[in-house]
Amino acid sequence: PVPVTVRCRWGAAAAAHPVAQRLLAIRDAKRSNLCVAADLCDAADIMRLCEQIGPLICVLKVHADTVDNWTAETASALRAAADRHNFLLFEDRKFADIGHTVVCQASGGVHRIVAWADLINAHGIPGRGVVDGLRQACQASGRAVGLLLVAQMSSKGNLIDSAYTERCLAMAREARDLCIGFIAQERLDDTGELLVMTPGVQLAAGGDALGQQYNTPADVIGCRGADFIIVGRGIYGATDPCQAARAYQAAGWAALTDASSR
Ligand code: 6AU
Repeated sequence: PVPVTVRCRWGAAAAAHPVAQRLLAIRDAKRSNLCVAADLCDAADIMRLCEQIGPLICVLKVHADTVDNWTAETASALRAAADRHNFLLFEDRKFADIGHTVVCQASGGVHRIVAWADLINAHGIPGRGVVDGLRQACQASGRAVGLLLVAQMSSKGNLIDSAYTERCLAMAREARDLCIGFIAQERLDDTGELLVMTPGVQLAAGGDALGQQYNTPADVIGCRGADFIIVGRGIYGATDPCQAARAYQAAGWAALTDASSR
């Protein structure tokens, strides 16, 4: 069969950044556009989840600052699991400060994010300084790291409007050496070169008690043009996370191949 990357504008092969290329290669090799949000508080629980679902995912997303017992060993163990199971590591720190501060947040502190993460994200609100600071931190790390700008959010009543999203798109286009796409609820760039990862996904639409809003994989990929789905509680909160991950992988992949053959 013709690889999805060749046939479709969803995540076009033109994506030039090495991390985008790796991400698309993993997606096609594993037939998975599933990113799992491993929002668990205990490092051992995250590692257990990794081993269960590693073969089914293309990205594992963590919030290192919510892990009670995070140490440098947690980062090494995650890195080893990512390399063994062939998935990328995404630290969802949502940087949102002046350039000088984000350099320290990305490279220092307890978490030393750019020493192990393949993907990071940031809000565009501070202006281009946030991107310049993250570029400096990534360059100093000597590792290839891809940035996703949070151009839209899934939460009810969030303050992002279409003008802000447009400006995030412009920021990303000016920073193609670092920025590989967006956290967003729909495709923003129709060249397909800037990828879209969409959170707020479950197999049934709905929400939680604190404003999270869920759409289905078919909706976010098939109707809105996302490339990747980000699923947290739908998987780690399931009785059988492995079976749930299989269901999301199948639904995400079916939606992508369906959309790209249209
Ligand atoms: O599936 P859930 O609701 O359990 O988890 C969704 C995950 C969480 C959020 O911190 C994150 O996705 N997220 C983000 C990201 C990835 O940046 C943005 C957003 O708008 N909504 C959202 O839920 O780890």
